[in-house]
Amino acid sequence: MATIQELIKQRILILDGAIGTLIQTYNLSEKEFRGERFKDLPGLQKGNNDLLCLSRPDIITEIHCRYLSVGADIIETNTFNAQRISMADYHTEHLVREINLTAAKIACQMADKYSTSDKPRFVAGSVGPTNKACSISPDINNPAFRSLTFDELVEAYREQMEALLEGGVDTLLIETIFDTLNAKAAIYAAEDAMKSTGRKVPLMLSATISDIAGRTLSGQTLDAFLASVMHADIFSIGLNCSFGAKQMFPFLEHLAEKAPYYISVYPNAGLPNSLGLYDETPNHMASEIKEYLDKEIVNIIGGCCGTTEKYIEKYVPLTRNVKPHIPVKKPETLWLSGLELLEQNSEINFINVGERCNVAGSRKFLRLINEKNYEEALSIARKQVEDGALAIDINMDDGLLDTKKEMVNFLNLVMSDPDIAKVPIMIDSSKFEVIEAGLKCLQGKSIVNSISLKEGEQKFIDHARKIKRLGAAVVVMAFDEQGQAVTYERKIEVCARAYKILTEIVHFNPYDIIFDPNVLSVATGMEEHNKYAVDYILATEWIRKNLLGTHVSGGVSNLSFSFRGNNYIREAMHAVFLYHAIQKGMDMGIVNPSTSVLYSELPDEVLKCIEDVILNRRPDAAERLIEFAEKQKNELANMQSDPNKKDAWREEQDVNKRLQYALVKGIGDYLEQDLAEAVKCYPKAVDIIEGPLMDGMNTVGTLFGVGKMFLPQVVKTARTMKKAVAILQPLIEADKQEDAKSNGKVLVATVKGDVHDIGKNIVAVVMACNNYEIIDLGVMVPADKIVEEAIRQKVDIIGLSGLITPSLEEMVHVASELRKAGLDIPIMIGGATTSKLHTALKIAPVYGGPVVYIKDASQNALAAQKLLNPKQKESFVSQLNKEYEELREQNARKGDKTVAIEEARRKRLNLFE
Ligand code: THG
Repeated sequence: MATIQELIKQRILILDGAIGTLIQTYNLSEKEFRGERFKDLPGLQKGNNDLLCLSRPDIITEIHCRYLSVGADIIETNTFNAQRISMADYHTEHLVREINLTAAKIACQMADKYSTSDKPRFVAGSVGPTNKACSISPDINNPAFRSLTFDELVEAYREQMEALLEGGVDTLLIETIFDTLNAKAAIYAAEDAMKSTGRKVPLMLSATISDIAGRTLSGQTLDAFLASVMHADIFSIGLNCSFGAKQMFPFLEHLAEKAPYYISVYPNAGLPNSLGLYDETPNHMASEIKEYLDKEIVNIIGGCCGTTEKYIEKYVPLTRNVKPHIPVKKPETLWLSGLELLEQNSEINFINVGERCNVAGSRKFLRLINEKNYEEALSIARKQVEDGALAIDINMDDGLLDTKKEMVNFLNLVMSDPDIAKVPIMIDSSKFEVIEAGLKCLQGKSIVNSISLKEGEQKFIDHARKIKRLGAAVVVMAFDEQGQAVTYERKIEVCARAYKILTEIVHFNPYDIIFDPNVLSVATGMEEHNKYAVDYILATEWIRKNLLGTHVSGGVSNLSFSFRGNNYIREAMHAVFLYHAIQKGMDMGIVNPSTSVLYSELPDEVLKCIEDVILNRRPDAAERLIEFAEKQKNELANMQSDPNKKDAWREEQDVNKRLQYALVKGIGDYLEQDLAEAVKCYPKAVDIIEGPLMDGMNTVGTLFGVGKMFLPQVVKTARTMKKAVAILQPLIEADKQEDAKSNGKVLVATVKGDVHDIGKNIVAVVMACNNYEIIDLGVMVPADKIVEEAIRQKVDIIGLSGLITPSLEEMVHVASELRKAGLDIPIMIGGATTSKLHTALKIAPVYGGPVVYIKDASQNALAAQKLLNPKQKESFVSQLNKEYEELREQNARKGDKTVAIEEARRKRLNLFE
């Protein structure tokens, strides 16, 4: 029978639809989810779909058959959440192995049953993203915090994948990728699992994009994502979930143009509407999928949230007489990424890597790290990117620092600052364990700086293999067992040997190899140093001609150490050196990106003096340059750019505008001084929050809405807001004491099933600033807890927050539980998927008290004030009810949607299903 690798060249393969959507149609109760065997498991099991592999294998079998019988070529195992990170929510970690093994066996049995020689069927082991992100902090106050490490995740995935492979799956499908670091861990685990089980199967990847600009939840563009995973042996790549087929089209088209793999797509049944339902019909979805086929950009098609066998059935006739997509060639360039792609090609022929975040290369950076002033240390990184650095080098090698800890901490901080994180990172350390720990923090395609043959071939090979598996490019220093290569002959000898080992033994991608033939100091007074620059440049030329695919880099500032104290001469030397080295093929360099000295603008005399040194044109060149530098010192110092020059935005006169800028950009550095100034312009400190700061937040909301900002940037602005509020807090407290006491008690909570709390936290801050006492119950809060606390603490208002679709139904549940407890405390509803329509249709009707839909955090205080003021409350609430009534009527007129709503409620669609 044909293998999947053979078939995919011949025709379009059909993947099944959502398993979860079909599970909903069985309307299983808590008891049915458990069955006899699991009747005593703690917590709730309803919703633990993967457990059904054990408690209701009959249903899972039937679902597979429903998809196979309409023509699916590939079915997925019912194991999307079956690893111990997600299973912990249900107290079912101990069942992970058994669930995966059983799931694989059930699916394989059914696939075998339906297989014929004309139409063999395959099983893809479904591996979801887990419920935690490796590169996003869940704690707004601590951006360096991570709730999950790379190693923990690898361990969890390995357990799952080994069982899937042992159970017989034909491929592994890592799907709904929302954080590339999670995906990299999954790829790493897949390689391990294939090795330990002795079953090498094709690896399929499918990402999900979460905003209209086409970025992943962790902020990467698709190109950047691709760069991050291209080290792996991938069979297919594609997109699933997120949007409907139509909205996904441009992103998939782009992926098909760039990714050298087979392409898959399995969208949702349209975009969720304001009620969180998917209302695209099978026919309509099929017509959209047809466009993918007509354009020949796909190989595998299927369905995600909201799709059933009725949808998949419609695909079958579409695939006849259609040409499958032919993957593009692998790129023959260096691909790096942070949140964005950096491809070295004819347009970008030189990558300047910022050198300033180096404890050995900057006294200031060392001091800041020693003082744990990470905010300012970060602003050094940010400044370099603003100054045009295309990547940044980070080095924490100092004898008195806990190098590994500092590296991990700083990289995590960098990742939470999108203005920095957009560029690739060069991890600079002489300790390999630091490099390894660093790579495990970064979702992008990074550069390791560096490895060498210093400690022999075996270590070199081991390190290179690890780097390859973690998906980074590598700087190879021209060092071997005999030491540093300083002459041209030694440089090329060492690099050639390293190249042979890397390409022939390690099979490292040559485009990912960057040689550093050692930039050493010239004009030191030692005669043998005079030809260091020339030898570097000649070696560069040789390497680029002979070691095909590779690149050449160097630490440029090393060159001019003997001119410390005379920055102009140093920068001029760098300019001249780069001018010549780049011509000979140097295509990367660690430099100070803020330099303003240009080769073309050097006065003739300076140029001649320096060129004599760099090109070693006369024996007394160094002496002459030293003499010249002495003579011109004062004069030249004036030509340097003023180091104290402020950022342009700091020159803005209006403090409100500066605050807004700082907020939108997420820059915390100047808040103290700007807020001190603003305080003088406003009667109360809280007015600053409601004025310029809230304006800034609204701008962020608008920019995010139109796709001009993406989530990590929004998180950063939220953090800045929080910092501003913290600075103002003492003043607000003082105002409050004058103002008399609290305006009321507000309970806030992100509802059960949802972990998103940025919105809720902002609401808490704004409300606190308006003199409300906040009781924050955190995230994933069950209804009974909300009821209990509301009663115990005698709160005046309850704020419910949620970002994902299932939270809508949970809010309805919370409201009805509150009612059951006899409460009519006003409820405020907020969060990304919530809407006025849903509030009017579904939440308000199940509650006795007012339920107010709040569009954004700037509205809460106003609504609260009206709700708690006896004079205003009545008219506010009756106006609200009138609006809701109108919405309900309008909606009823549109047709009998209630049936559809009930239907979908049963489906209980999940964003990450
Ligand atoms: N190759 C590779 N990596 C490297 C180097 C290299 N990493 C480190 C270094 N060399 C490149 N980075 C720097 C950073 C700063 C300086 C030089 C090289 C520098 N600093 C000022 C000085 O020492 O005078 C410090 C001034 C200050 O304290 O602000 O010149 O070659 N692969």
